[in-house]
Amino acid sequence: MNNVPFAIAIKFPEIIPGMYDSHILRKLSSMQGQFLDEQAFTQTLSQEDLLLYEVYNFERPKLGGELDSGLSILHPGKVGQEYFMTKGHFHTVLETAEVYYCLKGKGVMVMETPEGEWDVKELTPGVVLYVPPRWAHRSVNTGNDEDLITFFVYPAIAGHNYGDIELQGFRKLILDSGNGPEIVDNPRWQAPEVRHNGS
Ligand code: S6P
Ligand code: ZN
Repeated sequence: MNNVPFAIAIKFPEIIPGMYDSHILRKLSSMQGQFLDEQAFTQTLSQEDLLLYEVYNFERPKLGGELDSGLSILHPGKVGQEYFMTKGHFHTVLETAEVYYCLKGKGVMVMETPEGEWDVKELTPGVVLYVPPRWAHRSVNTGNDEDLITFFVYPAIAGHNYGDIELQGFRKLILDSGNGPEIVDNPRWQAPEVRHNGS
């Protein structure tokens, strides 16, 4: 990979960058066990394996000092009452942060630490969100019919740990109350001390 500056235009309304290193497509079938309403998940999936989100990555060598970046496009929709969301992850190198810049749409970032602290921050165009080291992160599209588009930057050495989130999901879920988004407890989530006691 050339160690020279590069510039990539992300222009509206096309959005899709003219150059990128990888394009990840995540469909409903890859989110087994993550949505609260399992019946709605099975029913929705039986109709169509919907495309939930796409990520265009600008990748750099996995070396200290390098930054990976990219564009996340999370489509609108719901499984039952729960909005479409990304899988969500901790960074494998836990002590690495990430910055998100919201370009379009409406949503939230759900975050939590391994110790069980949690936070939810709104994403609307122009918002810069700093995800500190140690905080797992998942974006959720709470818009009715618009993509949630964010640009992100993080250390190239960070890596993605999906497994810990897949075990029981995030502590908080974002559901449509019928009157807009609401934050609810995830019944599958157990506090670290309970989890580690093996109950
Ligand atoms: C990477 C960064 C984003 C996400 C993307 C999709 O550290 O947080 O590129 O990968 O938003 O989410 P996920 O949870 O499927 O990787
Ligand atoms: Zn990340």
